[in-house]
Amino acid sequence: MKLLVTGGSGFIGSNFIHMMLHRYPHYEIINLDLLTYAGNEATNECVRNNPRYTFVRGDICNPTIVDELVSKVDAIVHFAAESHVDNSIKNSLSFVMTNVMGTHTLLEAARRHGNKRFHHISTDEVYGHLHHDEDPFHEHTPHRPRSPYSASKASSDHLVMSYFHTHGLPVTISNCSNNYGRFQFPEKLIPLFVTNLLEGKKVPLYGDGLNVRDWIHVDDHNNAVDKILHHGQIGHTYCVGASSEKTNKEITYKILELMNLGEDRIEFVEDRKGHDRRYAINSGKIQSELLWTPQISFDEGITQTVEWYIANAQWWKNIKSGEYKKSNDTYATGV
Ligand code: NAD
Ligand code: TDX
Repeated sequence: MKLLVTGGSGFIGSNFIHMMLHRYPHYEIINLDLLTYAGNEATNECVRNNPRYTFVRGDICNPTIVDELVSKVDAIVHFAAESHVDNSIKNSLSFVMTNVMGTHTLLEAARRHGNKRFHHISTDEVYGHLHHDEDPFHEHTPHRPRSPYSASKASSDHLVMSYFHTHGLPVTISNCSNNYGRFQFPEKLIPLFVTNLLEGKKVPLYGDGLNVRDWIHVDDHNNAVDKILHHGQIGHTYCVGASSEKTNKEITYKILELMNLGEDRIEFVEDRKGHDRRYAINSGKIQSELLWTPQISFDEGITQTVEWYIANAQWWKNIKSGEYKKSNDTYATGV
């Protein structure tokens, strides 16, 4: 099997590539990534010399590059996206371009090249948000996005399903909850807080700190993607989560405890605009249909993750200093 992975120099996509090359000794992977500010090809150092791994720096909105790469593979696993909600509040154009137009470009190429298998990585945020007493999101929850980021992801979900209904493209979608783990860009809550604390800084907790997210370790998410890619029902959506709801305050106190630091390091700051109150996922469908279950408890995963950021300081320091852009710039754009 030859896979085209998009966004494989980002957090979840890089972890997926490492896992798949290790798990399937005959698989080949082409990683198409533009290396935006969120991409860091140094993350894929461990597979750089693997003859089954190819990196191409390019834009998923570029039909020429996309067409050529799609023609060479059996399946597409589409992670590439603008992924940070705060950025989408400041300027949402790149979100519409990459998440909507880029997904469309990939779908068109998959259709033109004989209806290639297409797995789309999406998010629970497309379902909007929940009040504390509402049932978790499931596959039939209507899309009610509330941020430009989640609206662009919801649009891409609809485009993917439209290619299934209209063109018979063999698609699947996973809508996953908040991921954490190694190689997450230090703009997201957990890596930002851990690295700020390691730098002696404070951690900015938005609003009252009581917004709830349903946390899943990145390896559990990627195991679910692997199951769906190989065994998922075509034309179906799978909700993926580990039933691990925590307030942002709980996450912060847990990190402080693991790092032996006090609550004086917390700084309550102005709330995020339109801040979704709570996400929660019912993953009953993938559990019963594909026999997937999360393997990593939150306590175990967060402990390992904090240890990873302590042990791999050079990785995130290069990002925070901007140094990583120099090694990214050694990759020219093109096929
Ligand atoms: P990330 O921001 O860490 O990585 C995104 C990658 O996509 C980067 O390497 C970036 O360079 C690349 N990219 C961006 N625009 C591109 C373009 N136009 N062409 C080619 N490459 C481009 O994101 P992530 O956290 O790894 O998320 C991956 C996917 O998973 C996204 O689709 C996101 O919506 C989804 N998701 C993320 C989470 C989470 O908690 N992080 C949860 C559920 C779903
Ligand atoms: O500095 C911060 N302070 C803070 O209180 C940051 C960066 C975040 N927060 C809060 C906002 C959220 O309630 O923490 C929570 C998590 O924030 P993010 O890490 O930005 O994630 P979120 O907005 O929940 O979205 C994430 O999960 C779903 C990913 O970024 C998305 O790509 C994914 O689809």
